[in-house]
Amino acid sequence: MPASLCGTWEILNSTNLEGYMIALGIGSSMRKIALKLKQHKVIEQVNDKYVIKTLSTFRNYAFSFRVDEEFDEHTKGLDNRNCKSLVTWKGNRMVCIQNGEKKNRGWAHWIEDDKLHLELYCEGQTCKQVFKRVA
Ligand code: YOG
Repeated sequence: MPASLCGTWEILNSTNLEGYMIALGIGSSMRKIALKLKQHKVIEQVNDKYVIKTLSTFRNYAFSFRVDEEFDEHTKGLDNRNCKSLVTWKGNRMVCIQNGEKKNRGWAHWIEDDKLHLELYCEGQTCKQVFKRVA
């Protein structure tokens, strides 16, 4: 049973968010804004339904899903694409494949040293983020 991802998390560090955003086709002015934001993650689970919220002072992004059940994801406010997404557990990692126009796209969350880790990847670019628990 993997450690619970649930809680409220504040970003500690981020690498290659710029490369990930370029891979998503985000324009330079939006990338400048995004790089300055302090992101929070709120992860909640009710029965078999998860909600993941990415919060910032500029914009929020949230969606809900069930593990092992494909769903339609619209990345509203991010790159505004439609994906067929699927979240599964791979060992202690919650992994999501986002099938759509962008190749080799997805993310993985896991707990390591009481921190929440996130890898976001798209077309050969990987952004790595670490969050500390705040609630
Ligand atoms: O997380 O998909 O937890 O969805 C990563 C930056 C910035 C403006 C945020 C908004 C994506 C737009 C989503 C930032 C950069 C810049 C706050 C990460 C794209 C566009 C919303 C993400 C997964 C896993 C859950």
